[in-house]
Amino acid sequence: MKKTILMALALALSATVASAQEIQSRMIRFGYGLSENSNQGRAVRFFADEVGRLSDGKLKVRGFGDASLGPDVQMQNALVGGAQEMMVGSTATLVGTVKEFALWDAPFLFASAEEADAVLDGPVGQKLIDGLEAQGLVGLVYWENGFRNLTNNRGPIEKAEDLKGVKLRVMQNPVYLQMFNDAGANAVPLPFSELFTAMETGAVDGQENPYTTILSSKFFEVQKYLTISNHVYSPWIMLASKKWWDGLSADEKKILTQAAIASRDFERKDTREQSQKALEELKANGMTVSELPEAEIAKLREIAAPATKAVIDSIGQSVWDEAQAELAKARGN
Ligand code: TK8
Repeated sequence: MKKTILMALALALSATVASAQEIQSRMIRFGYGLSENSNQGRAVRFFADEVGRLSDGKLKVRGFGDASLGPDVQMQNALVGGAQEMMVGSTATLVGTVKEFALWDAPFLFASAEEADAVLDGPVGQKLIDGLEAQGLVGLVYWENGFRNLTNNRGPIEKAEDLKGVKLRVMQNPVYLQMFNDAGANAVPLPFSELFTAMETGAVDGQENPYTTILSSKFFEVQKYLTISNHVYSPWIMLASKKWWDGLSADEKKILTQAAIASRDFERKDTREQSQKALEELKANGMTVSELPEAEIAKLREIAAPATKAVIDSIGQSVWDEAQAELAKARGN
């Protein structure tokens, strides 16, 4: 009898120890490109708090903003090598790793954030994420960067033609190079972390990003004109190092996945709430805002057709068709 109780005790004890061991004390370095005072920074803090809460403080996410661990591409490489655990950055800069990621930056692909959510969180979005594993990365969730708009210093861009001769910084992704060069601009690929200085020194005339980023990165200090073009909806993606991830317990993975999903919902809501306010603040900070009229958007779409064709060639017709079918479903067609 006594022996049985002891055995039961021992069993209970080992069960407690085992479950305690499912979550180890870990420091997770989480890098991102924007400032702490941005939608990215707020959502990284939300994720860190959520992970802390779900793990009783054992998993500690430490955010590193302002590209202090390096720009997007450099962080991706650090994740692959296992030198950094996590990051969030643009899907655009993943095209060198998994070419299908070119899908998201196809010009004028989405007409609304809701359409983007449906396709990103649907089977096509998941398929692209699945493709990352073979390259040493684990994709968790998509966040909203947002619809991209043009800023520059040369003069107001009020029609597609006004892009001619503008030295425009673009992300390191061929679709932007082709689209803006076809519009007559001089597109210069640069990491985001070098952009402010490039505009300040006049190395480039302008750039394109969502209102929230233009505000949080203080681009209004070095840019005069803003043009509402909404030419691309660009997502961010939360990534983990596969080398590191594979060493986590099932419980740890579950906590990180759950917190990632919660952070996605928080981030999208926050970004959408802040977007129009950011535009107003940019005006209040002296930016001259013009909106490309429908007819000029139509011209830009036409100019972007070969760039879109190049995206389809690179990702393959079947992925493109799948995305279009998902889109049609989201549009209720
Ligand atoms: C931040 C970038 C940024 C992107 C860009 O690291 O590079 O213009 O829009 O959000 O990923």
